[in-house]
Amino acid sequence: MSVTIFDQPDVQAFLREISGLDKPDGSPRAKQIIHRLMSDLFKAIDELDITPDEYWAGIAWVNELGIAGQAGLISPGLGLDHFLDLRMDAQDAALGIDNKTPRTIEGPLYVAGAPVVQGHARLDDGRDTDGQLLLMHGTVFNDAGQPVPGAQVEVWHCDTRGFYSHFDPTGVQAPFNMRRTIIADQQGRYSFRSILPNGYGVPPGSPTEKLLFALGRHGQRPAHIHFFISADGQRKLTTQINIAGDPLVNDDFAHATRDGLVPEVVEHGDAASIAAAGLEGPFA
Ligand code: MBD
Ligand code: FE
Repeated sequence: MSVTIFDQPDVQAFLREISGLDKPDGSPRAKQIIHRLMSDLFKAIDELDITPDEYWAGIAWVNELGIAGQAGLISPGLGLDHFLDLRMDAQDAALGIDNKTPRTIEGPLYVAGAPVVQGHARLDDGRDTDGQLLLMHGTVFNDAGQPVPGAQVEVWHCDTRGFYSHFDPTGVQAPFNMRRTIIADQQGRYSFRSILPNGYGVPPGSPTEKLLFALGRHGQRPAHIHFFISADGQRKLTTQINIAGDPLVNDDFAHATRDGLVPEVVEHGDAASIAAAGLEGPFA
């Protein structure tokens, strides 16, 4: 038999009590947020008639998630990271800001402190020999469309097995493999060589995967490369590109693919083709 008690005055008073709403100490903002979240949770338990067994299964899962350090992994899987992006986009639009390169989520696998390189960098250490050579170049522009000399381009991606350095379960990658901070030249240009990454999958058997499977979903991402773009006096851009042609390019468990972030990939058969495209020089 299902009962609902949410609207009873004693339950409402209880919610105020657990949130410290009537206590002088603590943070007003923390109280406001917790009061709202706990109210929504109590209401959901009531309306969905969530059983104690279901509730305790949820608690066990939260503990497992924490032990695995995967709060930052299920967050994009449940769309929260993308939702924050959509809200920032809407704020920008309301301010009349037109972002030429869309933002998209950071994800949980950035590591600060990558080697700093001027102009052109090699990202990979050459040990992942399954990877196809990847050459990328670009220019950082400000809001007014002018190049930004000395802009900082932080770039990171995974290897052909979908593993990121610092998070590699096989432990074979050196620190900062496939992670660099590139300082753009006087014309705002940067370039790098690396290998084409493959897609990423959440760890098999992990609490993140278990929840996604319970929802009938998968935990895979298409091949992608992450960027932070920053410069003095400029707002930082967090974004990614996807590798065109990946079958999952529009089926990303982390919901990060966006229009404008799937650049054309040009395949070069040989060195002569690379040279003809003007990609020699720093890439040699
Ligand atoms: C990733 O590589 C990633 O970019 C995101 C957003 C989530 C999990 C793994
Ligand atoms: Fe990633």
